Amino acid sequence: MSKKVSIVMGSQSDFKIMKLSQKILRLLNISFETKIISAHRTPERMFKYAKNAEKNGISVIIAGAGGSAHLPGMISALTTIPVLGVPIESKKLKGLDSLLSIAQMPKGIPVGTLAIGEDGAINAALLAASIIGIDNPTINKRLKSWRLTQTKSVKKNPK
Ligand code: RP5
Repeated sequence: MSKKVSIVMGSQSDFKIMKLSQKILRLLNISFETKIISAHRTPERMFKYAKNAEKNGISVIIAGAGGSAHLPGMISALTTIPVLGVPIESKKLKGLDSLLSIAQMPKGIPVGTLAIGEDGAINAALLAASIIGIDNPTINKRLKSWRLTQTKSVKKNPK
């Protein structure tokens, strides 16, 4: 079975942000799956998903959640696959709640925390590509080429 990235999110409402992770993975031709899994609304789905992630050929998990955003930490507690957490901008505290919930994991169970919102979703996919690229030269090459395109797109002077 080929290795893939798994993008999960706590709610349908997170998808407008998390689809940006999909976009990057598509650009880099990295296979992925996308699922809605809520730590508090569907705890059994979360448990089953995380316990089976390794045998399902998942190499990196990107987990987006907002508010009391325990999804990335709970998944990380159930698997040793690297979990990258994307704090979703919440309506009440603009995502500061999500950021702190994801970043402040007590020692022992790590979550790699990205920026709030769009930047985080994009960078999570790029970081997943970096991780997979460690032992996948094709993906490593695609990531380097993506970076080069970005560098070339930066103008020397403002208009
Ligand atoms: C979290 O609660 C989700 O990740 C989402 O960001 C937030 C709000 O969910 P909805 O009320 O929009 O379904 O679990």
